[in-house]
Amino acid sequence: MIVLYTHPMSPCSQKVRIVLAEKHLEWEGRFVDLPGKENLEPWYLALNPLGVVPTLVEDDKPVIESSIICEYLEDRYPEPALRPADAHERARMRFWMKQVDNKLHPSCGALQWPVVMRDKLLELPEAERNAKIDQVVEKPRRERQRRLLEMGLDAPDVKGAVATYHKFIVDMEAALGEGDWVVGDSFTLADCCLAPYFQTLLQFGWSEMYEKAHPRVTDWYRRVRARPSYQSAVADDFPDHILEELGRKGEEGLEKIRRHLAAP
Ligand SMILES: N[C@@H](CCC(=O)N[C@@H](CS)C(=O)NCC(=O)O)C(=O)O
Repeated sequence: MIVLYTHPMSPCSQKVRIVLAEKHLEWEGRFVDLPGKENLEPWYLALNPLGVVPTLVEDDKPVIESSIICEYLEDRYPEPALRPADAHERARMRFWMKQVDNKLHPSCGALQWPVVMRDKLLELPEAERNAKIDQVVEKPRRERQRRLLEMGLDAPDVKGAVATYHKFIVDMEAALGEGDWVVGDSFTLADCCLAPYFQTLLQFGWSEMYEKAHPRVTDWYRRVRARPSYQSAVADDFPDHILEELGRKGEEGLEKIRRHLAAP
């Protein structure tokens, strides 16, 4: 049995869940309370020393890092294939995945964390919440969370995050001129890894970031959402009442996002 340690708002977990669904694999979910920082408890660090979700466990062995988990699933369950046969296309697919991990993911964190994670930590006494942030394993993430905790969407990270999102959207618009999916004509791991970052925009009512001027990206995301994998892996966790609540939270940030888009 495959076990996945996950959280519904985690894009990294969503990408693994899309791959699991595309491959029609059975799995059991274990919810990790990220706002409560359960991911930093010793039992979880023993599975994932970086203290982040997702972690996949199969045959009692953990596999960590979402893109590595996606490739692991592809190696272990090759059908239906989510990697192109052609070596150059595979390289392009991996370049997208690497860019997502290195750039889009931290940018999504800078936009999403202040909106959905910050409030719970702010409820704690100052010393306690600072102690929780001090435990975050990786230094760049720890320092980012400290700034976002203090300043929310006014943190300096937010401007760069909006610019990174914009650059991805522009690059995707160009790539999608060559086919229906970001790497040619077949749906690949690159699409699985990009899609969840658009859920973040959708749920906060920030879709104008791509809808206004990027028709191919808009159509691509419509095609992604029409896939049963996206429905079960992502959309089902966002029923109307949750979307309404997230939309309300996102509304407060929309003006700040617009300002950064207008003055990059
Ligand atoms: N490079 C990691 C990043 C994982 C990651 O950042 N996970 C987030 C949720 S999407 C997390 O667990 N955050 C917990 C925290 O920051 O305390 C991966 O791709 O798996």
